[in-house]
Amino acid sequence: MTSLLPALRGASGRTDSPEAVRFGEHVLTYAQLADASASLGARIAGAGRVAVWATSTPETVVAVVAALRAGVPAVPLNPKTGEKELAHIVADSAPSVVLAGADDELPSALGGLERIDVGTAAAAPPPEAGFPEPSEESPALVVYTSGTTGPPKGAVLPRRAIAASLDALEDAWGWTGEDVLVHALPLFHVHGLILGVLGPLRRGGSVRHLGRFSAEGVARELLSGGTMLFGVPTMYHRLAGELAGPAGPGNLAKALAGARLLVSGSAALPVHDHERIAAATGRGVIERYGMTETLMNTGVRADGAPRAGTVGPPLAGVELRLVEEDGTVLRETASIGEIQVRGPNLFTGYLNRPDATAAAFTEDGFFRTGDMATIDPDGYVRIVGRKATDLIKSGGYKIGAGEIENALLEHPGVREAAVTGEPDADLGERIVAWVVPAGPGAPPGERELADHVADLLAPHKRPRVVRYLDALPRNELGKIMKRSLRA
Ligand code: MCA
Ligand code: AMP
Repeated sequence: MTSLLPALRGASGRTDSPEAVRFGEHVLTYAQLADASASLGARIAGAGRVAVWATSTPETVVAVVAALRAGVPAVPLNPKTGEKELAHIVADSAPSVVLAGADDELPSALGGLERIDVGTAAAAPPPEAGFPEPSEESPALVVYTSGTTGPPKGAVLPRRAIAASLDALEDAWGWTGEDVLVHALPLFHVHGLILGVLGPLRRGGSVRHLGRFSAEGVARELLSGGTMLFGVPTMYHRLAGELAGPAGPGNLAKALAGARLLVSGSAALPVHDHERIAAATGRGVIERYGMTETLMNTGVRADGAPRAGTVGPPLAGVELRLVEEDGTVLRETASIGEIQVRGPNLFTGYLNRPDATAAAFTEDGFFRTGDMATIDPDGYVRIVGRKATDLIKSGGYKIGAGEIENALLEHPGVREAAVTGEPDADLGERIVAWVVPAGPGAPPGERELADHVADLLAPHKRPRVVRYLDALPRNELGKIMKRSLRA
């Protein structure tokens, strides 16, 4: 197979090497990244799987690139993951080593693992012969993603899927080594890590990570050479608010207007935010649609017209169809159906979950996305909803209601719990917990329950609102009627 990251080949030792990644003041050139990742790669070669403590730092980039070069599957970990979720991920993915920055404090759930501190300078000489390129189907990353029930599942992403998806985006967006990508996405999910870091590295271009999202950071980087911005709708919503705020459009409008591409993904960008940004900058935000399991499926092309409410046509190599409840493929795509996709961009399966993997695919190899859509006459896909009401998208993170309910039930003050998502202008959806307190005493407060969930799972999974009830509404079979909770 051709190299996944060709720009690293031959970069080692060069003094005229271009910038690869920048986190604030910390810059790594291709030569530095090649050397640091080669020396770490030599240390981890042959390991079964490595966990990466995926802070938003150059160390995370070095760790992931080292694993990719050594052909060792990497499991990126959210450094804010709570104890229960982390214990699950470690037990499920069974890494032999954890890669972390020298200053990172690791939680006890990782205590049993060998730790290697990641440096951004080469510590040991890289292997003379370089690294042999692993096969296309070999696993590159295992990314954990929530389902409706139970703990998150590890999506096994082969090298072939990463290469195919990034090359389809190259085709759609004219993405080149000249591009300088700006973003502030976390590096433990597909959006920030695969699109946001491996994307620029595969093209031989560069990425500037803001560390933490801010409108000033976006404006600064786009006005000083950034050509593309990737973000989740919450970020664009905040930019739209800033443009309409008391300070007025100013520099931010100039920065956004001057970028080659503004791309939103991970959830739907509301029409109102599209319009506010277009009104202040005179240009549109384009959307692309993907999933952890499928990487990218559709995207508005750079030479196409952004259209609010649509995610563009299927990307090169992706077969996309709409299917009725009974499995019939829709011929009339103005009707709503479930999106199913097939192509080289798909994952190979869920780690240790052959049952879930089998259920996710149709007999003819299409992946059931669970997203409901129509297709406009010109081929633009319009996502109108989701099959599972128990999946919540908040701030671009996918969160299963079931995992939060289970966490809430572990609190001694909670007898019964149900979790729903409610529309939220900033987050898209906010997590709402409906709680029946245990016993007659004072019920646990909203803050206490939010902290409890944040400690067990992750801060982004915490309920933003808690509503107390005497009993949950149930049907004759005892099943909680979530629809009446929403009402
Ligand atoms: C708050 N915090 C807490 C608690 N409450 N920590 C512990 N216990 C608590 N009770 C902390 C948080 O960790 C965070 O820290 C800070 O307080 C603010 O938290 P929060 O309110 O959750 O953050 P926010 O300001 O609302 O964040 C908005 C955001 C974020 C920046 C847009 O949601 C985000 O980064 N979203 C990106 C999600 C993403 O990448 N999804 C891609 C999935 P601190 O500030 O230090 O962190 S991949 C995908 O979907 C597919 C493939 C696709 O199509 O892309
Ligand atoms: P995740 O499981 O976190 O990878 O999230 C994947 C889900 O995010 C998809 O199944 C969609 O529901 C949603 N999604 C991603 N991009 C978009 C988009 N541009 N518009 C609407 N929904 C999106």
